[in-house]
Amino acid sequence: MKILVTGASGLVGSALINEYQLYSMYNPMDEWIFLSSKDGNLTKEDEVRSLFKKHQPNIVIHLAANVGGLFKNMHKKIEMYEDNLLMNTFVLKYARLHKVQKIITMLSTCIFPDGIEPLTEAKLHEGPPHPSNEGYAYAKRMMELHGRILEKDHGINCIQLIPTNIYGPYDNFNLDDAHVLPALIHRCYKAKQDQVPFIIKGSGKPIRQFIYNYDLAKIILYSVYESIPSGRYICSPPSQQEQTIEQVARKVASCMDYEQAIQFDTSYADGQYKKTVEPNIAFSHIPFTDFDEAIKQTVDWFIAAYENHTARI
Ligand code: GFB
Repeated sequence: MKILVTGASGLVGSALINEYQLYSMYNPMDEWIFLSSKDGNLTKEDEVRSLFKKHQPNIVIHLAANVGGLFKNMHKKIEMYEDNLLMNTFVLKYARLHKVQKIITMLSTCIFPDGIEPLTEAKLHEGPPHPSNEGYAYAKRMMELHGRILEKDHGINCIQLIPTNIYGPYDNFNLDDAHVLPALIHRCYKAKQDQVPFIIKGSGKPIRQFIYNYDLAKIILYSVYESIPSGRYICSPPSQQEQTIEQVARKVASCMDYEQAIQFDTSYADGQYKKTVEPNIAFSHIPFTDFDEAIKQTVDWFIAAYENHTARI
């Protein structure tokens, strides 16, 4: 098989590169093609056309996306909408034209309707997403529709994964655009260095579920090598493992041995209060890494990468 991965240098793609040869069903005869933005701009149709012409894949794992945390989504809404809509449309169009057997896409629990409980795969379109990320959310919802049409009318096995907030090594740790966990890790590191209070944006009360990028990589590999029906699949630890932003900040501080004051700057938005989901049983056999252990691994990775100037900041 020829397996094409877009967004391979990102948070999930990098974990997949570290994991794919370790997977029990890995077949060394398969050809894995890992593409990053250096290989082509996926918002440009002619570049997508030539990538598919060159690589002729059988399976596409589409991880490329313009992603970011709450504040990037609020302040760069048009890029989040246009870039993701264009990338998703062109990649799924050329996957169709090249008659691939299987497509694996990455949605997110933030695209679900805001304020609905419990959130299940079937409720994806039952109301507007939270206004803070509507650009990103509707672009991803259109990919979900695109994938469903490819399933029903073009017989392509389309597996659409819906992870909760993803974190881990190789993330974007930029203080403004990053998701909450990498942003807190970077900010706590600097607060310790500069001997200043560790500032948390917002009230710290919102609640989130987090999935480690390495665990998600295992779910993707299972989806590549096992035959699972087309559909949407929530990927998350159970809801009992939900954390408040304050609890996450305190875990980061203890991993950094940061003992000074933690302060909350409520002039910043809290965004969506919660988006509670339960994991899809299709992947219940894949264990989740202990959250505290995974945060420690991510903090240690960040410190090493920061000090050798390879962290995305
Ligand atoms: O991961 P995050 O940025 O996005 O988390 P969402 C936001 C929550 O963390 C808010 C608080 O309640 C923020 O107030 N927070 C505290 C911070 N300090 C910080 C900080 O320094 N940076 C950030 N970013 N947040 C995202 C969607 O929603 O979920 C994306 O916007 C994406 O599109 C992602 O899908 C999975 O969880 O609110």
